[in-house]
Amino acid sequence: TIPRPASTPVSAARDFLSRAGKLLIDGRFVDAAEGRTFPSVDPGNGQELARIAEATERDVDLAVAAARRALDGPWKRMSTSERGRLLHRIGDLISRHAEELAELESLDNGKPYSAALGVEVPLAADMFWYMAGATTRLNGLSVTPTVPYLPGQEFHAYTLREPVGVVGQIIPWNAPLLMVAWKLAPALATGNTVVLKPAEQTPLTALRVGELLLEAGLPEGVVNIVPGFGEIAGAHLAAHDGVDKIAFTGSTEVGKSIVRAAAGNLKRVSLELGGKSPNIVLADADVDAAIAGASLGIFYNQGEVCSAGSRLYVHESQYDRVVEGIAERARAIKVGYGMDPDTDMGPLVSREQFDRVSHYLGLRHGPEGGRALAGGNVLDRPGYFVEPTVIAGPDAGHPIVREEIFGPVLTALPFTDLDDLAHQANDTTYGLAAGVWTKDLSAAHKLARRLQAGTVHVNTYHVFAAELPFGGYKQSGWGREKGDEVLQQYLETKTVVAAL
Ligand code: TXE
Repeated sequence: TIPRPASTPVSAARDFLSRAGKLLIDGRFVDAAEGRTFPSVDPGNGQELARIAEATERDVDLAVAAARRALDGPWKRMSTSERGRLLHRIGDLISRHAEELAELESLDNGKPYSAALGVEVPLAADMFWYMAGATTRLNGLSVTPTVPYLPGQEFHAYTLREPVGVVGQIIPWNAPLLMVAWKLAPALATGNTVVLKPAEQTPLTALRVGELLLEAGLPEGVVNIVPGFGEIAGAHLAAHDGVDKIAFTGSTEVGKSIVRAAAGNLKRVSLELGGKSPNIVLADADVDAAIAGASLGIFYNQGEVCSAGSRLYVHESQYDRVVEGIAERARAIKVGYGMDPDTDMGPLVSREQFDRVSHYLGLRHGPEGGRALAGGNVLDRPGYFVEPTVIAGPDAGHPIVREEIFGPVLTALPFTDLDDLAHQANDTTYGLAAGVWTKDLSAAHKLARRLQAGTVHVNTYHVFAAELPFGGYKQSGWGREKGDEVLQQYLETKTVVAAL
C-alpha cells in the first residue's frame, strides 16, 4: 500500500504552470525556433494545463551544439567531488520541492498525488543522491600485461574511464519525473552532457527540474531539455551525428526505430522497452500477501508501468482464492481525479492510451477472451478513465495475454506443473520483470534462475531502489538502468599501454 499524504497542498505548481513552456537550451529558457507550441493536457478532464514550446529539428540542433560546447567548459574542469556535491544538491532540491513536483506530476500524467508524493518524488531524489556517491569511484584498472610475442618486454598499462560525450535521452510519460532522474543522474555522474526529450504528453516536471538544475549550479549547456514530438524532435535526436549515445525508454516498436536511426553514426544505444511480466503464485504462497502484491503489481500507476505484473499464473490449488481476492481488491479501488485525496487510481495518460486500452478490453468478448471478474469497461465521464480489470481464463494465445496493454488489466491463468509454468512464463518476446510468491526459498530461487527477466521479485513486487539494476532480456531492451551497472552505459574505457 502507498502512504497517503495528510493533505493536498494548494499550489506552487500553479505558479509554475503560468511560467512553464519554454525549452531549456544552453542554460536559458527560450521559445522554439519555429515558434510552435503544443498543449499539455490534464488527463483527468481533458483540459489544457499549459502551452509548451515545441522543439523541432532546429532546436534539437541548437541543444546538441550547446551540449557539445559544454563538454569542454567548466563541467570538464569541475572536480569529481564537486560534481558529486552538485548531484546531491539536485536531489535536495527535488526533495525540497516534493509537493510542487508531485502536484505537477499528478496534473500532467493523471496519477494519484499520493503515489507521486509518496513513491516517485522520493525515488527521483534518491537517484541523484545515490549517483552523487558514484562520481569519485569511476576509476580504471592498473594492468601488468605479458605479451607472448615480445618475451622479456615489460609493460605498464592502465584503463581510463571517460564520458561517452553528448547523450540524447528520450523518455516516456508514465513516470515522467522518475524517468528524468533515472536518465540524468547517471549521465551527469559520469561527466556527460545531455539533450533530454520528455514525452509530449508530460513535459512539465522535466521543465521544472530544468529550473532546479540551474538553481543547483549546473553549468550552462550541460543539460538541455527539448519537449516535442517523437517523430520530429525525437527522431532527429536519435539520428543526430552530433550525439554520441542515445538512451531511450518507451515502446519496443519505437525502440527498434531508434536502433535504425542510431546506425548512421553508430552511436551507443541503451533501451528500456515494454514488458508483459509474469507474476507467479505457487501452491504454498502466503495467499493474502500474494493477493496484495499481485494487485499492486498490476494496478499501481493505472497499470502504466513497463514492469507491471500483467500475466498472473496461480497454482490450481489456490487459483480461485487468489483470483477472486484480487478481483475483490480491484472492485474496491477508487478511480478518480489524481489530485482528489480519495483517489487510488487515476485516469490513463491520454486519449490515445485510453483508445489503446479500450481496444484490448473490446477484444476479450467470446470464450477465448476469458471472463471479467472485475471491471472490463471504460468509464463514461470526462477524462480517460478505465476500470481496474481482472480477466480469468483467457486463451494463452489471446492478444490480451501476449501483448503489452499498458493499462490496469490483469489476465489470470491456472497451472499445475512447474516446468510447464516456467515455459509459459517465458513464452513471450519480452523479458523485463517477473514475480514469484512462495514460502519455499529453494523453489523461489530455482524459479528465479529459470525466468528470463531482468528483475525477479520474490514475495514482493515493484521495488525500484536506486541500487538495483533494471532492464530487460529479449525485446524488453538493451542494457541496464540504475545500480552501478548503468555507469558502464555512460562511459568509454580507454586502455593506455606503455613499454617500460
Ligand atoms: O510510446 P512511444 P507511446 C509502451 C506501452 C504503450 C506503448 C505506446 O505499451 O502502450 O508503448 O506508447 C518518443 N523517434 N510504452 O506511443 O511512442 C515519444 O515522443 C524518437 C512502454 O506513448 O514509444 C516519447 O518521448 N522518439 C514504456 C517516447 O518516445 C520517439 C513507456 C515514448 O513514446 C519516436 C511508454 C521516434 N520515431 C510506452 N516516436 C516503458 N518502457 O515504460 C516516439 N518517440
